[in-house]
Amino acid sequence: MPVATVATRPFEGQKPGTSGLRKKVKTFQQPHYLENFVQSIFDILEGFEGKTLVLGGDGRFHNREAIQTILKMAAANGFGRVLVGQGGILSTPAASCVIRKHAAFGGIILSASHNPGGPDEDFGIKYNATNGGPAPEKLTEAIFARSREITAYRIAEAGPVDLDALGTRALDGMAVEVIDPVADYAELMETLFDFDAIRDLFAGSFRMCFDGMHAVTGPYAHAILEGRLGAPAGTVINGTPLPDFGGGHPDPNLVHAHDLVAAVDAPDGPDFGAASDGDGDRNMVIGKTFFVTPSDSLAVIAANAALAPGYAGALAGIARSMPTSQAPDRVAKALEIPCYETPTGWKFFGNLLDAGRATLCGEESFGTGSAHVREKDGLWAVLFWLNILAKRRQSVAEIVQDHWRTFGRNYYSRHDYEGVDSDAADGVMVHLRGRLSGLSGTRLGRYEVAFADDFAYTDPVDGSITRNQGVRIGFTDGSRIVYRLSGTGTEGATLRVYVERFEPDPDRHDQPTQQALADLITIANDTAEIAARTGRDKPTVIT
Ligand code: VG1
Ligand code: CO
Repeated sequence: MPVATVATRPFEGQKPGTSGLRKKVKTFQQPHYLENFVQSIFDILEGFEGKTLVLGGDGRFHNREAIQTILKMAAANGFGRVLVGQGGILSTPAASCVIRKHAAFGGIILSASHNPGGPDEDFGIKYNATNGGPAPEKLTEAIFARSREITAYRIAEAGPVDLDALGTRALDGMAVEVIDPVADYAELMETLFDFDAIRDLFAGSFRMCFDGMHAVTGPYAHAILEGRLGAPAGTVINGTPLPDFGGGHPDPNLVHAHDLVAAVDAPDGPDFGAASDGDGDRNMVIGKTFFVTPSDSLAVIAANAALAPGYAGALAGIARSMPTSQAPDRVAKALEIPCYETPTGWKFFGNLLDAGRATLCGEESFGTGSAHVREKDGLWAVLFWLNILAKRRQSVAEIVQDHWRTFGRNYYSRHDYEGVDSDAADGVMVHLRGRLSGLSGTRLGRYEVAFADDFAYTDPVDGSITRNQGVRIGFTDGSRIVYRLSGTGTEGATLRVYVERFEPDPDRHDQPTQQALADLITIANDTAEIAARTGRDKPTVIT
C-alpha cells in the first residue's frame, strides 16, 4: 500500500508541563493538526521500528476518527503492531496496564480527561512511555520543539480499520490487534485485592452506586463490580460511554457527580458511592452524607494497606503532590516510611515508582494510585475502598473519623477561579512571588509564617530540578496556603488556591470545612489580592 508524505507547516503542539495536547474538537478537526502532533511524537521517539504501540481513548467525540488517522500514521512510520481497545476504548490506567503487560514501546491515549466532550467541546491526546506513564518533561519538551519545526508527515493511504470486532488485521504491513479493553486490567485488579471478601460483602446487605458519568469507566465497572464481584445489576449508573458524556461534565466531584450524591444520600440509598472521570484515572468516594477528601482517601488507604493482598508487605513509601494535604505524611511517619512531595502531575511519580521508592501516590485533585501501573487509577481506588470496607465492616464515615482520631484531621479545601483573564492570573502570581522574601517570620492574622517559597522539586532519583511549581506559604502550626495556575484548562486561566489546617483535637473534628478554614481563606484572598486583580469576589468551584 502506498505511503504519502504530506507537506505541512510548523505549529504549536503540547506545551511542556501540561498533561497532553488539549484543544477544542474544532481545532483538532483542522487539516493536518492531529497529524502534525502525532508526527512530532514519532520524529522524537527512537527505535520503535517493528515494535508495539498501544492506542485507545475515552470514547469522546472525534475518538474513532483520530484513531483511524493514528493507525495509518503508525503503519507509515514503521511500527510493527498496534494494540487498540475495542471500539477505540481504553481508560488511561488500562492503557498504562496494557503497555506494561505487553512490553509495548509506548502508547497514545486520546482524552481531555474531565473536560467536557462533544463537537464544540474538548479533545486531547497524550503519549505514554515504555513504563506506562506520562511522557517525562524532557520528552514533552523535545516533542514541543519538534512541532515548531515540522514540515511533513507520513501516512498510509488505506481505508478505515474495523475497530469493533476483536482480532488481528493487517494495515500496510503493520498488525492491528483489536483487544478487549477490560480483560488485562480486570486480571491485574484480581491480583491486588481480596475479591472473595468483596464478593461476600455484596452477598450481604451492603450496596454501592458507581457513577460512570457516561465516560470510559462504565464498561470496566460493569465487568468488574457487577460481573466479577457480583454486585447487583443497577450498581453502575451512567455506564455507557457517550461521545458527549451525556452533556455532562465527567469530573467526579460533589458538583458534577450530582446523580451519585442524590442516590447515596436518599433515605434507603446505598452505603457507598464512587465515580470516575472521562478517562478513568480520577475517583471520588463518598459514604452516606459523607465526602472523603482525596487527600484523606490516600491517607486512609495507606493506613489500611495491609488489608489488601497486593499491599500486605511493607509499603516502600508514599508520594503526594505538593498541594495535596499533609494527611498522608502523618501516616508515613507512623509507618516509618518516607513521604515524598512532588509537583502537580502524575509524571513526577514515575521515577519514584520505577525506582521502588514509593508504593502509593496521590493528588488532591481526585487522583490516587500505586506502583501497579504508572497512571492514577480511579477504579483501583474504588476497589481499594471496597477491600477496606469488606474487611472492616464499618461505614465510610466511621473509618475516616477513626482515622482522624488516630492521626488528627487535616481540614482541606481547594478554591478554583476558572476562566480568569490570563494576564490578571499571571499578575496574581507575579505579585505573590514579589512578596515571598518579605513574608517569612511575619504574622498573617493569628498565623505566623514559617516559610514562603516558590516550590522547586529535585527528583531524588535522577536529580533533575523542576522550578516554579506554585507559591507556598507555610505557617508554624503546619497550616498552609498554596497558589498555582492550572495547566489543563482550554479557556483563559484557572487560578487554584489550596488551604489546609491541622486539627489534633478530636472534639473539634466535626466542623464544616469552609467554616474551619474561614480565617485562612480570608488571609489567602487578601495576600494574593484576588478580588482586586481578577475582578472575582468568589471562586467558581470549591472542593
Ligand atoms: C489538574 C490537577 C492535577 C492533575 C491534572 C491532570 O491539573 O490539578 O493534579 O494531575 O489535572 O489530571 P491542573 O494543572 O489543571 O491543576 V487528568 O484527570 O486531566 O489526567
Ligand atoms: Co483524568
